[in-house]
Amino acid sequence: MNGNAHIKAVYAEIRRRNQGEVEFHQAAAEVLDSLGPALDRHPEYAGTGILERLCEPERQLIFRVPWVDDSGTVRVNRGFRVEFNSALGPYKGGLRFHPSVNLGIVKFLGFEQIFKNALTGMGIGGGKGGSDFDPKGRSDAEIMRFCQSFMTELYRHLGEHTDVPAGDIGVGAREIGYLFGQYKRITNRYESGVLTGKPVAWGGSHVRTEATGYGAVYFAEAMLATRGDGFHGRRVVVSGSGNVAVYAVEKVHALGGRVVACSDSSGYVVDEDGIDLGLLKDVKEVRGARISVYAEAKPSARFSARGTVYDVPCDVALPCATQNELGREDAVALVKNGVIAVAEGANMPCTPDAMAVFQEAGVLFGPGKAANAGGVATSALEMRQNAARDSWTFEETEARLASVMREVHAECRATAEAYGGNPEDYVLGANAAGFLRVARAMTAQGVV
Ligand code: NDP
Ligand code: 2IT
Repeated sequence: MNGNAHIKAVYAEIRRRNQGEVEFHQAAAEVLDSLGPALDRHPEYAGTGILERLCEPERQLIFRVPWVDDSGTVRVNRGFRVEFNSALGPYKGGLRFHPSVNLGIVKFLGFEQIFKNALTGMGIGGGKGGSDFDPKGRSDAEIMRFCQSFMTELYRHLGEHTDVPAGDIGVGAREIGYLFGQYKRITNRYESGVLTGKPVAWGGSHVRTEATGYGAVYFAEAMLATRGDGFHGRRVVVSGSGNVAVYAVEKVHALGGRVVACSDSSGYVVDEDGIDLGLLKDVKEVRGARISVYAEAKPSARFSARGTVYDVPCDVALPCATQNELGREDAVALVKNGVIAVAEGANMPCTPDAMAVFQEAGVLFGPGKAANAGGVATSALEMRQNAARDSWTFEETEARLASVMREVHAECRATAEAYGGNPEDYVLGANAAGFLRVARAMTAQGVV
């Protein structure tokens, strides 16, 4: 842990008070590590307990989620919502349904979300939630009953001015539909802005589905442009094959790049002809199959269950699956193979060791808080449309997303330069810029 004695003491207290929550410790360390220069430059934040208050969630909810499976067996999962910080607006952040979900993971995600949301400049606070429910292999009716039970507890904590969830791993438009239906039934209110990621047909925003993947590619494009480069003719590797990954592939291809590999939790596929997006969507979104099915259907592709997708040589890597999926060895392999840019579509996919390898090698590195902010930014655009009872076209919404990503990129660079001297230190830039916006609001609002 770098930084002054105050920062070190705050980090020690995080570890003492949140024992065993290793992902939360990791996310907090990364942010705190960046804040020395900002705190030195702004003595007005000393003595207001800013760091101590930022690192303690405003509210943490843990609840039982009982439901009945198709065979009549009662199942019990655990639900979470961590309402981390509301200085800039209502709590905002996704829900994750995955068997690995625990309080530490929800807290790391909620903590990241505070700074990410601040960077978008769109008046949203930070929160995150989810459950250790595993949707894999569950019928549609089981998913619906689970979502209804989850919302039967969570509804009392939500509201368009209070807390606005959306999707994340394992939660897409179908789940948002079931969650919204139950919220509406319990509250007797058609409160469109209480959830984002709704289908376009009943209150959703164009581009929300594509936004995180598109946004990560826009961010990488902006980084490349600073070196007079771009995606055209570049080999790209994307990890994952879910919502973020699929639309990252789509945008890379639209910009003239070629995605040669992608993955899921069972392994990865390499397709030197370039990933066929129609086939990928059919395999993952329609059939819900394993990624090996892609290789079975395409002669130019091969599947590997061993090694990682980062063994495939590329110019640009876009990790879009999950936390800590890209470790030191992966980073070393990428650098050896000549990678020039890495942008995190997922939340915290690179370990601290891997980030250090990229930074030492001079690789352009876009941290998730900045690079994947397009998803939540478009959620905020959905909230605006809901509040105005309006609906914008795909083109208009995408233009706004592109402009937010350009602004986030510029803000990270400018802050990195002002506080550390190196405009390419996007990690410092994202953390310090997000922090300063939240700290200003928290100070103005007093000790609450
Ligand atoms: P999806 O559920 O749509 O897809 C997740 C993908 O990641 C799947 O291919 C999945 O493979 C893979 N994956 C998940 N867990 C693991 C694991 N433990 N090991 C290996 N692979 C894994 O989720 P999203 O695409 O929405 O989310 C991906 C990442 O992006 C997450 O980190 C999320 O927090 C982040 N994010 C998402 C946003 C959004 O708007 N959806 C916004 C900003 C960030 P498999 O199917 O085999 O499990
Ligand atoms: O990690 C994220 O930013 C998300 N899962 C999206 C959150 C949102 O509210 O759209």
